Amino acid sequence: MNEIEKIKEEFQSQKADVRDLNALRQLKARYIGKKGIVTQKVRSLSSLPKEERPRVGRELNLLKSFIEEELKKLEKALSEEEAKRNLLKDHIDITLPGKYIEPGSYHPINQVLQEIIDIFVTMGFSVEEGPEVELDYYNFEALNIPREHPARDMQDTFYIRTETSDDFIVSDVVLRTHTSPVQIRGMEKRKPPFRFIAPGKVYRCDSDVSHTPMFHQVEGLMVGEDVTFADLKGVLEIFVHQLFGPQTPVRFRPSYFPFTEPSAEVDIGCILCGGKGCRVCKGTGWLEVLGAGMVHPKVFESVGYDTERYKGFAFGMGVERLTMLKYGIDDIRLFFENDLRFLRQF
Ligand code: 2U9
Repeated sequence: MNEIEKIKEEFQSQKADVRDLNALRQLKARYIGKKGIVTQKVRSLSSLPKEERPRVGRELNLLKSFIEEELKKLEKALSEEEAKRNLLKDHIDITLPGKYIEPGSYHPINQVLQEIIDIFVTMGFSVEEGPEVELDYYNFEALNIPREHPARDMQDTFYIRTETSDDFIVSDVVLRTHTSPVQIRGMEKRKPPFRFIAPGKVYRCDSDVSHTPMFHQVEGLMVGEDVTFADLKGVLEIFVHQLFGPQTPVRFRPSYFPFTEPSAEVDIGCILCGGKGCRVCKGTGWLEVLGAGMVHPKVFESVGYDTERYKGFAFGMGVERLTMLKYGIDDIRLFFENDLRFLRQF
């Protein structure tokens, strides 16, 4: 066997071991690359005796063409195989079960809060927000809550302390105890007629089965030249019927608030016993759900409104209390434990 046949045979045996395109490139370099076996043989033709050069040259050319042809075929086969492998690697098995994405949900307090907002927005009220850290003036003074009033008691209000050089002193900054300061600020920047609600978080230094240091209120205010107590009754009756159902009995009971005169508390027929009397309504058949009244002239004075010209009504409600009644929940603290077994029920 001559040298050229030996090279061909070696090539074929090495070719049989090639499994991928990388190995193929190496094989190509080894035989027909710049320093390849066949290339070097062609270069060394000149060292052969003159009469042998044409024959050896021809044979080398044939060998080179053969190798090129073989490598081309092999490259095609390997490329196809690799493409097939990639396809298999990326394929999606549509028979596998899908990944379960656990849906989140709104907290029951936020659900009821949104329901309340929607009812008033439908009746033409806009929505106003304000700071939770408030000045004593907006939280108390402007609302006709005098310094000696029990609502200002240190036990009920979170006062913000101010640091002095050697001590802390109680400042005139508080965590708002109701959303009423939002209405004072709202009146300062408006001229009647208007109606808006003020939903949000409020803070009171109080904690038991029906009180938490933070809870949510929605308060509302409507002011104009001829706003009456009858308007107040109409708006709140519609509200109660939307939230608790159109058959729910509603009654207004005289009451007292420093910022309204006259004032009333609004009761609904007990939605748990239907008015027969139970543990929740303490046997009365009625549940207190709202406070309300006509805006006190002193409140209008503090925002510079003409008390002869303008009248207004205001109301307030606690969202946690309404949510507890709506769903028959007997401990307010359940709302803030964030136990998923509780929250998933809503
Ligand atoms: C302005 C004038 C008057 C808002 C009112 C109530 C009655 C009331 C309580 C309900 C349960 C607070 O969350 S609760 O503890 N609220 O009874 N709130 S009238 O009166 C206002 C507000 C703002 C300028």
